This record gives sequence, C-alpha cells and structure tokens, in this order.
Amino acid sequence: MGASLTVAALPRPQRLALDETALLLIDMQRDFLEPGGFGAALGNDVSQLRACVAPCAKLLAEARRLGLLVVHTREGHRPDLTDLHPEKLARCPAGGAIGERGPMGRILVRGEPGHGIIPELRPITGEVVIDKPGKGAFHATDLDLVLRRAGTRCLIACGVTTEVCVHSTVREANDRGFRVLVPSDCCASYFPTFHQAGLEMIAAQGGIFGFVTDSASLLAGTADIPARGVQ
Ligand code: TIU
Repeated sequence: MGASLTVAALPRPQRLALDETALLLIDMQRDFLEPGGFGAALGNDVSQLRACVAPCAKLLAEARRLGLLVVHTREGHRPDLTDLHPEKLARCPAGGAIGERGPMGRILVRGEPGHGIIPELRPITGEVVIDKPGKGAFHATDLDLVLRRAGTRCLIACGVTTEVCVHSTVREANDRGFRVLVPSDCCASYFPTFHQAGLEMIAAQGGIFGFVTDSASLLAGTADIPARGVQ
C-alpha cells in the first residue's frame, strides 16, 4: 500500500492516498499574473495574484519529490481562434480582446509568450499540460481521461482565479466524482472578497464542492514520507 496523509481541512480533515492524488495547477500563466495580459486587459490589478505563487511553488516541489501526478492547465485559444466562441469574444474589452496584440504577444493565444506558465511554476518533463478553451479544465479537454488513466481520485486544486477557473474546475471535478481539496493560499483572485466567498462556498454545507485547506496543512505530514519522484 502506498503512503497516505491526513490533512487538516474544512469542513473536516481528509485522508489522502498519495498514489491516488494529483496536484492541479490551474492557469498560472503570464496572461493572468503579469501586466499587459488578459487579466490586466479586463481591468484587473494583477499584483493581487502574486501571493499564491510562492505557496504553489512549495507545494509543487513537494509533489515532485513525492511523485504525485502533476497537471498544469492553460486557458487559451488556437491562433485562428476557431475554438473561441463569439460570446466569450464579445465580453472582451475594446483594445484588449482575445487574439489582439499586447506586450506579451496575442492575448490568450496558444504559443504566445503571455500564454506561458510563469517561470516559478514551469512544467518539467513528465508533467501533464492541458490546454483549455474555457474556464473549467474538464470542458473540451482530455483531463478526465488523463486522471482516470492514472487512477486519480483526489485533486489538490491550486491556481487562478479562485472564483473563475478554479471554481469552475472544482465544480466539474466534484460532479465527476473526484474529491477536491483547495489550499486557500495556493489560489488567488483579483477580488479578495470573491476569493474568500469562493472558498467558503466550496466547504459549506458539509463540503458541497470539496474541502478547503492550506499549504502548511498539506505539507505538515509529508516530511517523513520518502521521495518517489523527480528531484
Ligand atoms: N477573469 C478571471 O478572473 N479569470 C479568468 O478569466 N480565467 C481564469 O480564472 N483562469
């Protein structure tokens, strides 16, 4: 039997089997975290998201040491925008629409500098990268297939933004039968009140969408578990 871990969480502690657990890093892209990208084009203060980078990096390093499946997602579109539905495009601001040129290349377009994951969390060989056209990471992707093929039953969902792509993905995962833990300091929003409310919604009503924890609680019991992954 593989290693397992009991983690303090709301509304109640969770026991995780590490060989059935994946770390999901959602949309930690330059387009959301750096000035000049999609997040900024929508009128947001992108500096609000920086606080979650260091906790995510710590969790990622430990997940790699323990050999967890690591999945990164990126929101973005094909260069010809054939996977961008008109409704999403219509809600973009003038001068900052998806596909337009910005300081980091074409906004939210695959292959452009802004679409890339920030250097602190750059994927390494063996990690899965899922390109998604929507907010939820299961919509129009093979994420479900990848997770089931790996025997994953539990997800640790991190990333940005709490109430948009993290929440959409947590809800999708919950409906698909995955147990989801969200470390509060490993996700962030442009709106602190939405971050807080988003987390409360997940853990409310007995854990209606999943469980809320933090990086310290996740890391509290891992030091004694031997390394199994890429160093
Ligand atoms: N606008 C906003 O808060 N988020 C997004 O558009 N995408 C993600 O959350 N990744």
